[in-house]
Amino acid sequence: MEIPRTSPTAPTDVDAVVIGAGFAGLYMLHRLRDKLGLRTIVFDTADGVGGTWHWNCYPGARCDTESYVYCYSFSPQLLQEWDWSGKYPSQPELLSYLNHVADRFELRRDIRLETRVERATYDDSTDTWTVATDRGDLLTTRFLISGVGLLASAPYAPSFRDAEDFTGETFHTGTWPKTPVDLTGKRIGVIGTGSTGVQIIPELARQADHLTVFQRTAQFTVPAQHHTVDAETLREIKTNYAAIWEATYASVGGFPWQHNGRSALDDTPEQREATFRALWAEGGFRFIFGSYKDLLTNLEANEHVAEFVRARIRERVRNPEVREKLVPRGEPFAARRPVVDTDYFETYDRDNVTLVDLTSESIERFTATGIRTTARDYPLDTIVYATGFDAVSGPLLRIDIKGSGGLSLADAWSKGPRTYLGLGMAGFPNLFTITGPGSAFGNIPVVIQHHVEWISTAIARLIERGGRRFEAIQEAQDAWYDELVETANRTVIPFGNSWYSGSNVPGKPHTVSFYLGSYSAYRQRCDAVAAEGYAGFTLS
Ligand code: NA7
Repeated sequence: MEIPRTSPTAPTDVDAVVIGAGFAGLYMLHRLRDKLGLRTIVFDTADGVGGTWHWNCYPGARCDTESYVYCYSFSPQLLQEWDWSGKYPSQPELLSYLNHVADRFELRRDIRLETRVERATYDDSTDTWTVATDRGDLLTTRFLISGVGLLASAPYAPSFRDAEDFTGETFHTGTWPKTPVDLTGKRIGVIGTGSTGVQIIPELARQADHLTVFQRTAQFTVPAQHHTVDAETLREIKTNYAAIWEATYASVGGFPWQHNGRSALDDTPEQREATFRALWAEGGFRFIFGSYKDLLTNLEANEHVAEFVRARIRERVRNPEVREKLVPRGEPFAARRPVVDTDYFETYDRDNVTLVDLTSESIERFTATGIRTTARDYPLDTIVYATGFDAVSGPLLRIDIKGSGGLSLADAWSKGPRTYLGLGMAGFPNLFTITGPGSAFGNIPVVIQHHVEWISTAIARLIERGGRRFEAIQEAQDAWYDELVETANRTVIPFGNSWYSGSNVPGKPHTVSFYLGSYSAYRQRCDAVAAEGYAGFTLS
C-alpha cells in the first residue's frame, strides 16, 4: 500500500490512523488532514463509507432521530445544500448523505476500504502506534483514533442449540446483504424486538407468506409519526439552524428541544394525559425529551408515562390474547434504549403474523426446517436475527490493542470498559475514542462532532507544545467511572436489561456505559477540561 508522505523526515509512516469510515471517521479525517495538515489514513472493513448506515441495510432501516439534526453541523454550506426528504432519514438516504460528505470534502483518497485493522501496539520508546491490517499493512503512526462506534462493527447472534442444522437461509440485520433479498412468499422467523426488530417486522410481514416473531421482552415504543417534508419546512429549518444547534447543544439528549420544566407529579391526571397526548401526536424522542423533566429520574413519574404507553399499545392491537403479550411489564419506560415505531403493533393483527412469547415457551433448538420451542415446532424458510450487538466495548475489543507496557485492552476492560470522559484511556497514550464508552449518549452525530473537534484540538495542543504523549490519568478515569455510576443511579436506566449495561450478551460484565447526566453538562465538562489544559490527562 502506498502511504502519502508529506513529511519525509517524520519518524512515522503517517501522523494519524483512524479506524472506521462512518460519521466519526469521515469528519475526523477532514479535521486532521484539512485543518491540522496531518497525514491521516482511515481504514474500514466495509466496501463503502457509512459505518452503521453501510451495514444496517435491512428492510425498513431508518434513523429514529429527526433528519435535520442527525447530521453534521460543522459546515454551513453542507447544511444549506443538503435536502432531507422526510422527518426521519431512511438508511439509503443517510448513506447517500455520508457518500456526499466523502465526495464533497475529497475524503476518499485517504480511506482504505475492505481493510480491517487487526492489531495496534504502542511502543513506549518512540511513543508511536504500529497498526496491522488484514491486508498485510504494517504502519506506524503517532495518533490512533477509534471511530468504530458503539454497535455496528460487532453484530451479536446468540448461540441456539443445533443452529447449524437449519437448512433455510439465515440473516443478521446488522450484516444484511447488499444485493436485494426476495422474501416474498417465505415463512420467516424473526428473533428480537429491539429498535431493529420493531422496524423490520412490519416490512417482512408485508412480504412473507407467514411471519413468526420470537419475542423475549415486550417493548415500549413511541410512534414515529413519520412524514415527508416540503420545501417551505426545509427553508425554515435552514434559516434557523443557528438557533437549532444552540438548543441542541444545551439539551439533555442532543435533540433541539427542552423538557417542559415541570414534574409529572405536579400535574393533575387530566393535565398529564393532555401533555402526553400532545407529545404522542408529534411522535419520536420528543415524547421523552420534550416532556416532563423527571420521566427518566423518578420511578413514580415514570410509571405515569409507562401506563400511558401501555394504554396506547392496548388500543393498537385488536386481538386480546396477543395484545397482552405485547404490553411491557417489569422495567420502567425508557430504561433501555427507547424504540420508535411505524405500524409495529398493528402488524400483529395481520392474519399472517404469529407472536411467540418466549416468557411462556422458550427456544429449545433449531431443526432442519425451523425452530422448536418448548411448546411446538415453527416451520420456517428463513430466520432473521434481529438480536443486536456486542455493544459499547465489543467494537474495540475485536481489535487486538496493546497499550503502554504491553497492557492489553481486553485486560484493562476485564470488568467492563473504562475511559476518561469516553475520550481516552489510562495506559493507552495517543489513542482517542470518538464516542467511546463512558461518553454522553443521545443524538450520536452531535456527540461525534463535538468529540472529533475536542480530539483534533487536543492533538493540535500537544503538537504545539512539542509533546509526544497524551494520556488519561488513572485517578481521573476511576473518578469518572464513579461519576457514571452515581449519575446512572439517579435515573431509571439501571432497572433495564439491555445492551446499555452489557446484559444482552451472556457473560459480559455488567457496567455503566454512558454518562447519563445531561448532554449539555457533559459537553461543558469536556470543554472545561480542555480549557484547564486537559485536566485529568497528561501531556508529556
Ligand atoms: P437490541 O436493542 O439489543 O435488541 C435485541 C433483541 O434481540 C431484543 O429484543 C432481545 O431480547 C432479543 N434477543 C437477544 N438475545 C436473544 C435470545 N437469546 N433469545 C431471544 N431474543 C433475544 O438490538 P437492536 O438491533 O434492535 O438495536 C440496537 C440499537 O441499534 C438500538 O438500541 C439503536 O441504538 C440502534 P431482550 O430484550 O434482550 O429480552
